[in-house]
Formats: sequence, structure tokens, C-alpha cells
Amino acid sequence: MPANLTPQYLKAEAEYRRASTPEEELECLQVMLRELPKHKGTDKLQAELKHKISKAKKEQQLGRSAGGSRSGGVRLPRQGAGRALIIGAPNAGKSQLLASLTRATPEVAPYPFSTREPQPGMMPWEDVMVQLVDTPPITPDVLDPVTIGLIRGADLVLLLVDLGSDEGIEGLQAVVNKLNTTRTRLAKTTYLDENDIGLVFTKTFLVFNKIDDAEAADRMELFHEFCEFEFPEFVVSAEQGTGLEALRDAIYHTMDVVRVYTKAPNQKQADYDRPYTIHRGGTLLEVAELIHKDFAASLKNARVWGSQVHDGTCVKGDYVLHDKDVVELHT
Ligand SMILES: Nc1nc2c(ncn2[C@@H]2O[C@H](COP(=O)(O)OP(=O)(O)OP(=O)(O)O)[C@@H](O)[C@H]2O)c(=O)[nH]1
Ligand SMILES: [Mg+2]
Repeated sequence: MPANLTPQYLKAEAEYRRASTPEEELECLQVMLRELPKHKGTDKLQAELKHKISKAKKEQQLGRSAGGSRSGGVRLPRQGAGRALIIGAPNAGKSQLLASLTRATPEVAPYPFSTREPQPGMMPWEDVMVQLVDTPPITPDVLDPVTIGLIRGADLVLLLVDLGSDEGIEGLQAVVNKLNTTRTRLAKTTYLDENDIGLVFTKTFLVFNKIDDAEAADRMELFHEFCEFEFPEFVVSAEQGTGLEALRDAIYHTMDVVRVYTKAPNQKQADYDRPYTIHRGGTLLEVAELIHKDFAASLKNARVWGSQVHDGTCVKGDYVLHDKDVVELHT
């Protein structure tokens, strides 16, 4: 990706990955093109964006949905500080992981293909929530287009490895190989291919599950002998809880958000029950937008209490927030 991309570009790019209609896609592409710094180094990307825009316009005129990679009309609203998607081969323990990290109650079963639809749950981390989504299994023969759409739009993918079975490594490789035949891939960080922005890479953790199994350690050793993946690795027992707290922390920190508490001008105490979360580097205006669309337009200034400012400092909409800032907005 070229350097000096504006926050607006990056925001539009994230929304582009999540777009579920040609209209949304077109809107994001137009913002990306407008925000892209125009110089020799971005020639290719400019051309690619223009190409995508004209394609999206044509598709819109024809009233067709864009490509086969969208989430197939399934609407799973995003909630909380971000979304991590649980994927893997059949029986790897995906649903058990969702059940152990959230209050959701998916079907956990000792036979494969028990999950048929994506299912969300909210994972608490301190006083905020991250959305986790369980998905149907991926095999050499089966990959639900809905799952592909969800991978594209996720902030993080948790790729589960079944250490409870001798077929676990094979199952994992099948998942990665299957995705490599699509335009949605797993990677160490999230990005779009500069020469082909339809090719999306989503940040992935490799999660070894069922470490409580008697042969799990041997299987993991075998894995490291034969496989090389660049993903950060976690070792857990979703069933018994081993390693889950380290995983929970890493999931939250990957969302790269800060918490902001709001306080009404006539109140002494901030509302500490319900922080807003915005991406690190985000401004006061973004918080105002989260509270209410009209709020951002009418925002005059705000007072801030936090670790980086004197208590009650008066700031404008472009103020960059820090974790646990308290803000009092004035319109
Ligand atoms: N020993 C052990 N068994 C586990 C663990 N996690 C899940 N299991 C078992 O593995 C089996 C499959 O678990 P599920 O969570 O249903 O697996 P899944 O990946 O959702 O399976 P599908 O939805 O069919 O793809 C169940 O019998 C679970 O009890 C674990 O950490 N240790
Ligand atoms: Mg399941």
C-alpha cells in the first residue's frame, strides 16, 4: 500500500471490504479515489480504483449484485469494538470457542457439520465488548459464500486447528488451500492488493484447540515440523478454558480502539457503564457521530478529562482521543 494514506481513505477502504451492496461499494470506491494522494507511486492504484468504479456503476445500472463474493444478502449487524470471525475445518471446536468466550449458546456436537449458519456472540473485555462470529466448517468441497463475505469484512480471523484428531493438520491445510482459490485470503495483517483491490487479505490468528487432548502436544510438534504459516499462534482448550485469557486480550488489542466516556454538562460523573469505542487516532468528531449523526455537525467544542490533558481542557472536533478520555460535548 502506498504511504501517506489519509484516515478517510483507510476508513473508506475498511467500509469497502464490508460493503454488501453495489451502492455501498461504489460510494466507498469514490471516497477512496478522492482521498488517494495523486502521484506516480499511486498510478496503478488510481487506475484500479477507476476500473472498479466503472464496473460498480455498470453493475448498479443492471441492478445486479457486485460479484459472487458478497455476503449473499445475510445481514449480521456489527456490534461492539470490532468483529473476529471463527473459522476452521469440521469439528475443530469453533462453536465451543464461541460458547466459552461469550454468552452465546451455539450447538456444540461431537460430529462434523453441526453449524450451518453464522452465529454471533459478544465477548467481554474489561468494560467493552468485541463481536465474535462462529461459522459453518470449511472443507475442500464446501465453502459458504456467506463465510467468504464475512472473512473480507472481519477485523480478525481466528483460524482453528483441531489438536484432538490426527486429521487436524490436514483439515487446516484444506481450509487455507480452499481460501487460496478465492479472492479472499488470510494473512498476518489486513490489506487490499494494490494491483487488484478486489483481492482482500484479512489478519489471522492461528488457534490450536483441544490442547487438553493426550496427543495434542505431539500433533503440534508435527505441525511445526511440516507447516510454515506466518500467523501469530495461540494454544487453547476451548472446553477447559486453558489459554483463553491470552487469546481474549490479543483479540481485543487487535481491534486497536480507544474507549471514550461521555459526560452530560449538568452531571458530575461520566457515564462509566457504556464507553464508546473508536479507532486509535480517531477524533472527537467521530465520537460525536457515534452519539448522533446531527451531533457532529452542530458540535462547537468539548471539555476533556484524561491522562494526556489537564482536567477540563477545552478542545475542538479534531482533538485526537486517548484511551479512557472523558468528554463533555457542547453544541
Ligand atoms: N477435548 C476437547 N474437546 C473439545 C474442545 N473444544 C471442542 N471440543 C469438542 O469437539 C467437538 C466439536 O466441537 P464443536 O464446537 O461443535 O466444533 P465445530 O468446529 O463448531 O464443528 P462444526 O460446526 O461441525 O464445524 C465437540 O464434541 C466438543 O465437545 C476442547 O478444547 N477439548
Ligand atoms: Mg460448530
